[in-house]
Amino acid sequence: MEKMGLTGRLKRKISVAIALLVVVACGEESSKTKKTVKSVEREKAQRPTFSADSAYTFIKNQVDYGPRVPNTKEHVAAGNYLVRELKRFDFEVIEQQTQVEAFDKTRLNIKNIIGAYKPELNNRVLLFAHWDTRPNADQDDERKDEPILGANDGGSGVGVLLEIARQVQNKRPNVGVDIIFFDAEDYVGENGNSEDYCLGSRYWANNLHKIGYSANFGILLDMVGAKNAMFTKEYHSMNYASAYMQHVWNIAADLGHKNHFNSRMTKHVGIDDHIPVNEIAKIPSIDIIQYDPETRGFSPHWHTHDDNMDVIDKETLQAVGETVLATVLMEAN
Ligand code: AHN
Ligand code: ZN
Repeated sequence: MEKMGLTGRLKRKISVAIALLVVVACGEESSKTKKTVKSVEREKAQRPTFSADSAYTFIKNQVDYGPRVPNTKEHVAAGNYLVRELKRFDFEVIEQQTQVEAFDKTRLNIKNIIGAYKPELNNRVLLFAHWDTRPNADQDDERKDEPILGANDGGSGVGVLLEIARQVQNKRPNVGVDIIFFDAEDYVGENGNSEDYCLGSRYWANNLHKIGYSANFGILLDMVGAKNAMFTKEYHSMNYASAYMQHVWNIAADLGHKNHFNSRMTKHVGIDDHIPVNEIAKIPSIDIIQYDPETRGFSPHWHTHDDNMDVIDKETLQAVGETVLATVLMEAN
């Protein structure tokens, strides 16, 4: 079910616009009033401070642990690193640990990492990304059964969100922010089914870390670090949360990032962590995910051994980081 309602300041701005439209409809001087309507419809986003250098380092630090595949020591070590970083930025951290059954019946020891800024506020935004990496390179021609480093697929979303956490700590906006790093998104075999994906987010949506937890809306970052990455309007996001998607794309345009945030709608995501968040947790959520409508693929390095630090581009990190952080700051009272 799609929730169309927008929250906080955006909702108020729209009410003002509607009120003025009523004035236009009833009044005489429509042309003059119409001009006013346009100028109050939405506030232009301010460019926030966001360091792509810092986001890049957060990605490299993860990749330096090696592939982050559940049931490996590298996965445990990288998970502990992410917890330490969120705590360093004064986020209250809950480590949601459990076991889930994978496609091949393996019991996976997984950990969703949940960081909360101003947990006492009801006015909240949820940001999320998966932190595990794929156990195979099924799209590669070589070493298909070896795990990938996942600099972009896994590392990039987390890196951008850690930098957002650091900036939130600096700015101390009056809005609640939850950052969740979901586990076991990508623990899937070759040609896996959609049910095999997103085990961590599905577990969280069925076992919320706090009774009655909710947020105004959610934003998933998946594969947001590659050079010239294009983010199209992903079909499921449009289905569940089109108003929020438009809102975020407008903010990206305000900040000059239309080259990355493309207005085409594409149906290219089988499943991703925003699906359980929308369907089970009922929080309207969008997925910012790379897709190339020309090649009809996520990216050439997707699920290959080329998904390493060489594909990470700071200009893309800057565009995504500024856009998502500006969206968060606009929710502050
Ligand atoms: C598919 O829809 C096949 N993949 C999107 C989910 C994903 C995998 N994101 C990263 N890896
Ligand atoms: Zn993947």
